[in-house]
Amino acid sequence: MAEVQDRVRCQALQKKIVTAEEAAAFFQPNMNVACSGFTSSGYPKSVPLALAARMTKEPFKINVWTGASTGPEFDTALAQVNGIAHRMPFQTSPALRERINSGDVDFVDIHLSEMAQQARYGFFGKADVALIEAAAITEEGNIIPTTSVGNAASYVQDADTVIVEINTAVPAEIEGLHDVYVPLDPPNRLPIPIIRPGDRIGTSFIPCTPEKIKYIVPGGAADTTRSLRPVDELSRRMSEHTLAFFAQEQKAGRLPQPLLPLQCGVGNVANAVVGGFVESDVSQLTVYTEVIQDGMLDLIDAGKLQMASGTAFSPSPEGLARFFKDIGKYKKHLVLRPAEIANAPEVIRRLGVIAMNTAIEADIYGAVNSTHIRGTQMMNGIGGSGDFARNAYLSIFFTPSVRQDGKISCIVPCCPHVDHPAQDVDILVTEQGVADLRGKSPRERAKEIIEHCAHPDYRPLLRDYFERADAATGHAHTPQLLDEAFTVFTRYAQTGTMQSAAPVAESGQSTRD
Ligand code: 0RQ
Repeated sequence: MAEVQDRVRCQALQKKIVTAEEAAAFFQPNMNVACSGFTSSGYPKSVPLALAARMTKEPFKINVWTGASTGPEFDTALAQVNGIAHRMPFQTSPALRERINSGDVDFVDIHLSEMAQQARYGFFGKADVALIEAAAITEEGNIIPTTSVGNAASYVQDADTVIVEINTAVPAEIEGLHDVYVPLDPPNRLPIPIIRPGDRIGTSFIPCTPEKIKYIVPGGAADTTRSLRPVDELSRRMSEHTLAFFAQEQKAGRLPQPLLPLQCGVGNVANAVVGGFVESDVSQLTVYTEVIQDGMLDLIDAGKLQMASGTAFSPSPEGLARFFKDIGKYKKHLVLRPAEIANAPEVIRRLGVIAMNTAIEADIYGAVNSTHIRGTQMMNGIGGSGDFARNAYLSIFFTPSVRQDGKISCIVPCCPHVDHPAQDVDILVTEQGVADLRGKSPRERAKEIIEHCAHPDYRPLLRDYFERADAATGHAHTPQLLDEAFTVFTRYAQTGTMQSAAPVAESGQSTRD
């Protein structure tokens, strides 16, 4: 308790320190609860756990807005008691995913750069309360964030009531890592004055007045982050292909040396690909990205990374412990910003960011599905991948050519759900090789992807599909065999009723069986 009191430097706020249960009693059904938290980092823990306990005795639901995903003490705890009605804009909790895919939770998948501004515009109604994890509160009542910034600054600005959880497991030295800048809204918005990835343009705290803060709750648990898989052979090969591609582009004068700022998406594959850079001869790297994973700490340690800008950490538990242990060293190379600045399309385009994201599957024309398994089941959400892919200097997508021991081809004839149209995908990389899609028509892209990225076991099937589609459509611009998919609509047009329609054939996932 003494440590919490030390971290609340505004004397007038000392009397607002309460238990998590007292703070949880404040929440009412259908409230819009706007929270800190981004990729299992910097999310409130004690209050959501106390709220979930209250909901087991007194069932009700709230609407939850965050920066991105949170840890098990939040999304999973509330999903287990069916306490979430509406959830935005990203999640990775298996329990919440189940609720989303069984219709218990209405999940809204939004480009992460847009969430804060759309909340400020009032598109989702007003935030009833902002629930924010903090490392400290300053003498003036301003909030020092912890391991993420996400949308916390906008939520504090917009909500009339703020509840702060002080997390004493986060070293107090984290202060100074953040750069908080909330843009004005149109028509008064100004250009974001970031010229280089490390530029600081805002404050080291989230501006707040003591009057807004209703409760302060002690918290002492570190983020529960997800373990990363050890780097496997497939990821190592994708990393090698990417490095060889960069070297080729530099030789051709299409990429400078040192490289343009990198963005790297979430997950095992993305982390492994960055890990491969450590052994390479690339140097003087800069990063303008959304999340900072273990691979980037490795690059700092190897002396290869000068500056990384993001909105959150997304490390493994070991990576988080490593960051906390040497926070002074890593702080010199890192800056955490609000998500709408880390992912700002205008800045990404101007800096010439090289975007690297992971696909669930890609089709032979280069469209990418990042979110929906079998076209219907939500995995995590589009996250920031669209913010970067659309605006990047070069947009690269990775996927293994096959998953589940080869039973599923990740190169498919037609994605059953598209997050990134072919126009937003320049380069596709699998462990098989690189498909360079720049300046190619759909029919040229199909040949490039099948021959360079598809698994050899699936190439004959995909070639056969392309040739049949090409012939059947009379060499159409984008040859597809859509007959099956359109059956249901044709019948509807003929009969005026859906009742006699046959089910739509399942598309998208090729299997060997
Ligand atoms: O399932 O977890 O049950 O084993 O998807 O797949 O291989 O662990 O790959 O961790 O890199 O995640 C696209 C989901 C990849 C991620 C995605 C199943 C697979 C496994 C995870 P299990 P891996 P990764 C900016 C960038 C969108 C957001 C984004 C993602 C699980 O990268 O969420 O890009 N991207 N943000 O078995 C059936 C397929 C499958 C499949 C994968 N074709 N069929 N299952 N899986 N492909 C950062 C932020 O936005 C925060």
